[in-house]
Amino acid sequence: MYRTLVIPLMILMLASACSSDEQGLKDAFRDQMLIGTAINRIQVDGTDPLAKPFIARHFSSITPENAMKWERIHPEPGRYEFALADSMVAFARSNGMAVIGHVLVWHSQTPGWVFQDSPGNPLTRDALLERMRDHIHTVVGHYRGKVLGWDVVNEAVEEDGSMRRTKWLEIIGDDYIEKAFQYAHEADPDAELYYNDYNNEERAKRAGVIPIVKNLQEKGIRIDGVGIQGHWHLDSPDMEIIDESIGEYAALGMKVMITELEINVLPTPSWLYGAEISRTAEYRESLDPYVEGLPDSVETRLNQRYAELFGILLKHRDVVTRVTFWGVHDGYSWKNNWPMPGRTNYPLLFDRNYQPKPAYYAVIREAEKAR
Ligand code: 9MR
Repeated sequence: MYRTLVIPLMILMLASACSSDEQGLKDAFRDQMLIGTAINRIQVDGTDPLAKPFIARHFSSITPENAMKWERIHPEPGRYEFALADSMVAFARSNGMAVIGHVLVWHSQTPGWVFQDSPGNPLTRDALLERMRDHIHTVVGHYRGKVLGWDVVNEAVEEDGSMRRTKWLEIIGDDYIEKAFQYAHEADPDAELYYNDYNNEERAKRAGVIPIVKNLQEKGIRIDGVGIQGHWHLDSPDMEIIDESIGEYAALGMKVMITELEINVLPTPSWLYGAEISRTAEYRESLDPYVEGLPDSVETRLNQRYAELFGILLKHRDVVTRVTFWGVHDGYSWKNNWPMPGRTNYPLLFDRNYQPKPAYYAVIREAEKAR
């Protein structure tokens, strides 16, 4: 049974997923923008043998989804763990894909010791700045010349546009963002540097991000772009606000990237929109209605939404330099487990068997129309 059915099936799947010479998603966008995906260990260590050729075929850029976060790459004082991220960078470079570094300064996934001295007292401003500098210089320095651009600071603004009360802000003060960008530039003068956030297409939050960009510019500190994460839904945000925000950031001279795109299709209370990962909800079967498959009516809405979105992104293709999907296929999306664990979501362009979904063709059609 195994030999007669499973092995030929695997060969068939490998053949259909493998040939990286075949045209893929990225080819439809060549000369227009990079098309990226987030990757994790399972896709590069051979656990999922289909992943690498598939990624190389369809994407022109990768972002390590977790491997470069502080808690992973610098888990203890003085101990850096580069092996996994190194293998991702090597994989990308051997396939001509750009690498995006994610992320240098964030309030989340940063170990508690970062903000304390060895007896456990809060660090002084100077000591924390020194620690931030050491981290940025070590990590950015390690990948110097190999990373196209870094998410230097992630999610520093609240929904109302005020600064998020993080330990970085509390201990260092407002200028922690300036310092982070300065250190990153010192460590790799050729790397692009980005500010990255979710919901920063919304007016109130955008009004908090714009002064950050202007302040860096006024002080002559390099910033190349603003990342709009794009953790979006079937019914939100309005396309007009995305359009408007790209225009607003571009008017500051920024490149704009959609850095973590997916479109959630599951019923989700709107207070759990965005990506505030400290907020979660318990599993409820009633909010997990498509375990057996996505109904055509919802699939159609997803396709339309992707088509409209890419229509806008392509309209702005002179400033939108990259769109990165937050996961290779539906099975790998974090949206299966956030804000509720264990749901079955369908937010990306490829299904759990690496087959292109109708949304894939909808996006390709938009790219072809824009040529
Ligand atoms: O998708 C990531 C998930 O696998 C991690 O468990 C989580 C915590 O590190 O981070 C997720 O990615 C986040 C990204 O790094 C920053 N923006 C919000 C993303 C979704 O939470």
